[in-house]
Order: sequence, then C-alpha cells, then structure tokens
Amino acid sequence: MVQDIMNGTRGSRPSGFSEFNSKLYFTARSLNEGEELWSCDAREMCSVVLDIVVGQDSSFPRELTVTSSGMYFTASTLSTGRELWHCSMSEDCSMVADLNQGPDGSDVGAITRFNSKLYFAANNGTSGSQLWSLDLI
Ligand SMILES: [Ca+2]
Repeated sequence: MVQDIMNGTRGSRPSGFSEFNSKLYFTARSLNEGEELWSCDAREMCSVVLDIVVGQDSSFPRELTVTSSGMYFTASTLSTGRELWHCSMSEDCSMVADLNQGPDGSDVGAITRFNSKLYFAANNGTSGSQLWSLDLI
C-alpha cells in the first residue's frame, strides 16, 4: 500500500488517475479534507493538492484532463456548483469560469483536448447542455 489516505478501516476510494507534471494525480477521500484532488511524486510521497472545499466537505473532482498547458478537471463548491477548474504546471489551481453563475453548476463534463483547445459539454443555465470550447490557458 502506498499510503493509508483515509486512516482506519474506511477506504479513501482513490480514482481518476492521471499523469501530470511528473506526478500521479487522482481524487481520494481523507478524514480532514473530504474528497479532493491528490498527487503523489515518484517517491510515492502523496498529499492533497488543494482542499477546494475547505474542511471535511468535498469538491468531488472529476474528469482530470491533462493538456500541454496544465490539467483541467471539474469540481463542485457550494457557491458555484460543478464548474471547470485548472491546475498550472506550478500546481496553482483555480476555477476557470463560473459558466452557470451562482450556486447551480454547469454540469461541465466530457472534457477533451483537441487542436489546442479544450472541448466540453456545459449548461450555462439558459441554453441547456451544449458544446463549448476554450483556448488552453
Ligand atoms: Ca474539503
């Protein structure tokens, strides 16, 4: 076992493994941070990248998508709902845009890199789920 991320008998349910920036990125649950974004380096030293929803509540990161300009993923907060996030090569992570403004999420998903852009499905709250594109950051 690399690390007992969720101490005790409960599992951390690691999933969504992606190689980025010479590290292994994934989501996992821990007692103090909830389900958030984690990374392990080549020495198998693992830590939470960013506790997006601070404390035990979770941002449930999904769809980790590596590009030449960083890693994109979706995450959910109480004030924004599920939206698109980005981590730079220096592991500086932030929300890209609140596509469906306010607490309702855009249900952003199906993220794919194509031709120097990011393509995904999202609902801005007025158009239903549609195809979006974004220049890579
Ligand atoms: Ca948290």
